[in-house]
Amino acid sequence: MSARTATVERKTSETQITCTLTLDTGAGFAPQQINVSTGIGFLDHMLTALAKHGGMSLEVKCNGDLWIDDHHTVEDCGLALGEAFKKALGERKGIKRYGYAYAPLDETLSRAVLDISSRPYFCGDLPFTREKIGDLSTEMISHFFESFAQSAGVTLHVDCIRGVNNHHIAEASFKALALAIRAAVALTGSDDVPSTKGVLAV
Ligand SMILES: [Mn+2]
Repeated sequence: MSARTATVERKTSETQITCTLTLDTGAGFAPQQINVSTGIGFLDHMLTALAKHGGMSLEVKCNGDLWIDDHHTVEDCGLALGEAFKKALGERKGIKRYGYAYAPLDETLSRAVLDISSRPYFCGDLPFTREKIGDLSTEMISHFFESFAQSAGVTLHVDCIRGVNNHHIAEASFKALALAIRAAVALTGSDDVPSTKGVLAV
């Protein structure tokens, strides 16, 4: 089987993004490669962690209007990543579909629950106490998850159950999502679409 992969180009007057996502790496597939450059250092750190712990290869290059603020860049990177995820999954046959994971980072514990459902929805609670982490606005982190869920066509819940350090809250949440993705995209070995409707891709 060839690796599930997709490239998305997204160009607007606000951002120009190229995103290549590969769900299958290592053990029979090409080794994992991660190269993320969004212009926002902390977002690069989060997307790198997402790919790394999700067992995915990821290349993101974004030129965004950061002279305005970080909003368009973060939102559009979430949309592009979600679109690449959706495209890479194709017909959503033979996947586990559901995935959930907990990720601790010192005092912080986050949980992500994912349903590759074609029902785009995001819900979550991330108790940030700072406005920014590096150059990333903390309010944009849940907005990133929301944008990803919308364009990927997935239902996603990400909650920080306990946490004090804002860098830890963000990082544990992205790592929990990474592990949940890894579980949900795992192949069952059957050709079945895991839905009583018989169809998951819309
Ligand atoms: Mn870190």
